Amino acid sequence: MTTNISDPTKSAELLSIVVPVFDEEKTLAAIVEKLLAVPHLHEIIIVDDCSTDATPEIIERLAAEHVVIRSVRLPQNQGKTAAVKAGFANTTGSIVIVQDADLEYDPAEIPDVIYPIVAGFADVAYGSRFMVRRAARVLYFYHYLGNKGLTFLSNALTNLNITDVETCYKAFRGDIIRNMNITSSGFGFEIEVTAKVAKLGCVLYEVPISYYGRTYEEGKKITYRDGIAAFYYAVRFNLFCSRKSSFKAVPEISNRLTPLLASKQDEKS
Ligand SMILES: Nc1nc2c(ncn2[C@@H]2O[C@H](COP(=O)(O)OP(=O)(O)O)[C@@H](O)[C@H]2O)c(=O)[nH]1
Ligand SMILES: [Mg+2]
Repeated sequence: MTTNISDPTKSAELLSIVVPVFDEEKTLAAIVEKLLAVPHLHEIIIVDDCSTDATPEIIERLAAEHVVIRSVRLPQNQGKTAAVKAGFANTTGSIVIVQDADLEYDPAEIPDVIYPIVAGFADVAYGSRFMVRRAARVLYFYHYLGNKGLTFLSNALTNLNITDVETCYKAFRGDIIRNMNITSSGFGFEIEVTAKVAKLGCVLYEVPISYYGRTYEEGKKITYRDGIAAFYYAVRFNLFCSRKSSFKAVPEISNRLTPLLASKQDEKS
């Protein structure tokens, strides 16, 4: 990997966290508090997708209290994909990860998720809820079926053996995600980005994570319509989209990646 990666020796510039938010007044402050404790944090970019509850005031307060927090507000509600896209454009870190604003994923596990990239053997790393690390809430069977079907179709088209394509924990080398053209809407990002990192030939790892899922009564927003759209996006972005059009400038991928942090042994010497 050679293009546009920030100086690997500067761990202070390591990790950018993008938080897409829509009406999450109940959980936003709690999730941000956990994110502030993540090692090697460089910045948190909170993207408010035109929330209608107290979310904007909470973001304003958090940004005033912590210099690492920056916020973007979209003029109208456009969906998670538009929010993460706006967030990515504002990042500068060597690694970029997405963190949903609910409490379904535990930021304490972010260091594990990004480890394959930090250590230099991956370009992209996903946290998988089907390789359970500590605990996974038992929830909707039809969501499970939808995710399995979608993961199956995405894998069949990318020839990558992923277990959880819809996971929120997706981490990328910064130059890869900043260079990607993202054109889907709604929740299409998960499928689109997977198709495009596959086209690029990225080295992708999965890491087990926990899942503290929430119900619709507790605020879950994704619907079966998003699931149907995702099947469409799998076909569109895998079969009708070229590698060249997937990126502003196609990032260079090398088989010999460089660790982004000095190992403990290097630090001692
Ligand atoms: N920006 C944006 N984010 C949304 C929207 N709907 C949901 N989200 C966010 O996307 C994340 C995931 O939403 P959720 O309903 O929990 O879906 P799931 O975790 O993928 O099943 C949460 O952080 C939501 O706040 C939306 O319309 N716009
Ligand atoms: Mg969620």
